[in-house]
Amino acid sequence: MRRRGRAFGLWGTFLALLAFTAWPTTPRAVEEAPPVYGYEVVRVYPHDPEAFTQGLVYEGGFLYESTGLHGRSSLRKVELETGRVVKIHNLPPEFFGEGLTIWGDRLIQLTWRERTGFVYEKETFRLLRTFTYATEGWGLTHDGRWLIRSDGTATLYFLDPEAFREVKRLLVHDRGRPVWFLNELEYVRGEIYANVWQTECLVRLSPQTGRVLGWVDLSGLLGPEDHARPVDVLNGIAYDATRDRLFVTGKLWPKLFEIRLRRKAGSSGRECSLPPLMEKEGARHAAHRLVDRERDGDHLRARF
Ligand SMILES: [Ca+2]
Repeated sequence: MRRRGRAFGLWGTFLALLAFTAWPTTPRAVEEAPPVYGYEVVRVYPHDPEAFTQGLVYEGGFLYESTGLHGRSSLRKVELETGRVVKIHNLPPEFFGEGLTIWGDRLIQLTWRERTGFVYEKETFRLLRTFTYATEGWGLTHDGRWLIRSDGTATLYFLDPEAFREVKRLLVHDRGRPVWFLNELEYVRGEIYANVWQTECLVRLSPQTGRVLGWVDLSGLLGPEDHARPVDVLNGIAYDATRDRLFVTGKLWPKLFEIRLRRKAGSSGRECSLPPLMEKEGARHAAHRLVDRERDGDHLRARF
């Protein structure tokens, strides 16, 4: 009996590990392709072209924005209509600002490799406390109960908003494949919207299952006139729940767009669809190589 009990224990541990990692091992060929959405522009607002946008949220006529790059990172309160920065807090130069969310009367801001979170009083930007986390900090949002953090992989991390302890993980997947490079996040009407880094695509995903519910193709937002200065990738989603308005922008973009999503009729999703299939370790290494090359603040700072 002892032997059997031990064997069951090991098997149970194995099953628990499988459940914890929740890695889809077999592509489900029967899963239908999720719908693909395009957009229409409702309004265009000015955006600071020197803001390397890494976190974006909306409340009461203002955007709250976290910007990145070492030596240029900040927390901002920005008037939507004018793009005017009405309050700013510059981070110490060793911190690279990342995801941002509003939790009650607080603002919570992540940093990239420093793995340090800052909690501020929303009204004054007074720093209340810091916390740490185990992987890189990319995007941040919340579902009303948990904070939800991305780290550039296909995994989202749910955190207790008071103690900042991890409570669960969610693997984001589409037809059996993990969706890598999840970046800025926004919780919108029961779904999570995520920028897919280095693309002009968002995914809409289920916070319960991690399954992709739709792809959003945002190509063509910027026109040729917007490339007079260097612009970086699409990043930054904010939602006005009161008036059901969706805002998007990008790193160093001169404009912020209010958009309305439109389902593409008969689209095969060529522009925004499945990412290439990557083995888990290969993807991890690929991610870090890309991060090293593209997100290093030094070469970007040289532009200014
Ligand atoms: Ca956001």
